Amino acid sequence: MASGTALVYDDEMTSHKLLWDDPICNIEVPERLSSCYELLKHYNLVERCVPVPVREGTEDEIMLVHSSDYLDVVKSTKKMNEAELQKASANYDAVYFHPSSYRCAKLAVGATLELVDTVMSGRTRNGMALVRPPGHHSQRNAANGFCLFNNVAVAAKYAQRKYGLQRILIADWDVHHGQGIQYIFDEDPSVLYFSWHRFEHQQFWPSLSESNYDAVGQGKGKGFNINVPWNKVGMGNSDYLAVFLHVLLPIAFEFDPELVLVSAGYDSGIGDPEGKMRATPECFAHLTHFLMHLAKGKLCVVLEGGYHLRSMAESVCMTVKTLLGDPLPCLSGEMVPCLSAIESIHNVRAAHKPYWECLKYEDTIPLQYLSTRSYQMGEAETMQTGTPLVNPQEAGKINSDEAVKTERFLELHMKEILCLGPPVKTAASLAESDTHLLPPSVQIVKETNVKGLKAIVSGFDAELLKEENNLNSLLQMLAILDKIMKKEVTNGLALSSIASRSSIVALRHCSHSRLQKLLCVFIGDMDMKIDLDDGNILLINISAKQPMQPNTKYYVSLNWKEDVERNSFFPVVLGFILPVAYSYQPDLTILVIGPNRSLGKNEISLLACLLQGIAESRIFALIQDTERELFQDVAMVFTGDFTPYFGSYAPALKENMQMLKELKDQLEQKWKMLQCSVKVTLTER
Ligand code: X5A
Ligand code: ZN
Repeated sequence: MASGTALVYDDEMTSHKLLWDDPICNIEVPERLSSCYELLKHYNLVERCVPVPVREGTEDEIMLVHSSDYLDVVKSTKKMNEAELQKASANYDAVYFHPSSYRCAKLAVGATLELVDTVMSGRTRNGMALVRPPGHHSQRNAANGFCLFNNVAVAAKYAQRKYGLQRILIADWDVHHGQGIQYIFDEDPSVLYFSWHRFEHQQFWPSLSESNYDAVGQGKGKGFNINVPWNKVGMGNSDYLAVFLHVLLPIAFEFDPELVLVSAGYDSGIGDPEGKMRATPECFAHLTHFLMHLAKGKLCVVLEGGYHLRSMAESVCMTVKTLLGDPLPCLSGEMVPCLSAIESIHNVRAAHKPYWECLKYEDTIPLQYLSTRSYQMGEAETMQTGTPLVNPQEAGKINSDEAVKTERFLELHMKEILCLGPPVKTAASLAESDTHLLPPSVQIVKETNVKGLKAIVSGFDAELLKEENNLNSLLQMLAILDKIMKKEVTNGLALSSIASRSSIVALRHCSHSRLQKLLCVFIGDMDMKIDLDDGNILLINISAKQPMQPNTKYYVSLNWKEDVERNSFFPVVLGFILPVAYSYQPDLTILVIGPNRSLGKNEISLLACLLQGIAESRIFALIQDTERELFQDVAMVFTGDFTPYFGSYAPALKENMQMLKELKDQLEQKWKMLQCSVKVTLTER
């Protein structure tokens, strides 16, 4: 299995710059690239990556996407004087040329292709290319929005040709719509293009009707273009998370790509003057983490926009740290998506319902009425405020005050969230004879001196504890939990012959510690009741048996019938478990695999992978000792040595989907990240 993270960078790409005054283009500066690289060095991330030299993309490679006429136009700019450059630039919307632009644009393409080669050949698992000029707005015959050649689109065509790929996902988290990529692959079902973008009912640049949610692709490509329009500024972590969980990821897992390319613009981050959104740097760690679980981890992240230097650099560092496998900081802020975001999500899901199995059971219709109404309201608002009554200099000052504020915020914020991962990632306990099941990097825990054990197990299963094996494995489990809580290790796992009973001891032990909130995901039949009223523990039980207790906010039972297809659980992980987990924001996750699991191995691996996104990646798995293979899989997942292939999504049993729907309805007011549709009541109409 491939390991390591590639970093493709060359400071020659800083030579492309604006030579004259242009209030639109003056934000696309060389420092964008150098400041990212400097901060990567500062965090010692450069030395942890595999350096990959850049090269020029060849003319043939560029012509995989662009016409030779257009190529000639860009080529011709290298010999131009300033007046000619300015004239050539004026032929396009929001573009500037410099004598070195052609060279840099070719390097940007080549850097992206080198990244694809490193990942596709297995020299590294994933990687990032820091490039300028960006690419996603450029089109077959046109430069646009600071973009000369469409780096990511060329990379997709190149990967198809060279490696015979059938399915590529392009996830575009830049705050602008990559209309260039959309046009290039509009009729192509082999490339799934996803973009969210500031839209404001088509008032925001590039103001195209085809940026809206109803542009789903054309001809054979219908369903393979996903647009999420943001109709308000100020979207933040929970809005981005909601779109990933409820739109991109379910469709992406169903699509089952062989390679994921990211058009990674950081103008969707906090402080950016273009985007005016609020996502903080760690949000990009989470977005990256999600995408790392598709395509067996083959993920190529390619820089697009990003105009607040500090915000972009911090977010790039978060992205690279995550690619390297470091624990994730908690996503900060209240996990509640805003109404406008939910409305957009609702509309995209409705528009894509005909094309994707995972959306089949939605009874969504696009919110024509609501959208139209808020569109008119939006229009009225802009009319009233009209053109801002400040002169450009004042406006500049306001912007820079804003930028300085963000700078100060980030200074503090990064100190708060940056957690150095412990030197050892994973600890485990199991019998001596079984240690060969584990990768060598796992720390085997044998200690059995645990403080306060008497209190935890007092009056509890005294019979079971008389057996020495049980007592020892219990003690070792508690020792691992202590290590996780003391941050000596990030995660851990243990086999137990009495997983269900042991899990109660684990929960008690942790809730007696200084940890505030515990999430327990229990797969299989639970043979005990627990009292969960105080909110310190949230228990989600997935079992084929009817629940013993009614559902409450903190006890959720998912009555999931075993499904012969065994790959139908993806929408539950993405659309239910993770939204609840992210809403709860636990300090530690305990995953129990008890007797009679009604989930398949793939489904449990997926859960183990994605639950690492919460609780600063602190997770403990307790596994019934009859499940050795699963134990091995989870160990590989936890050490990060291995990104499993989860198989492709199979439709779920109707009764399971029905149960899920009822559960979501029942809980979406309590766990707000569950919301993905707007209930249109009669009065609202
Ligand atoms: C790559 C990128 C933005 C162009 C904005 C023009 N382009 N107003 O972020
Ligand atoms: Zn952008």
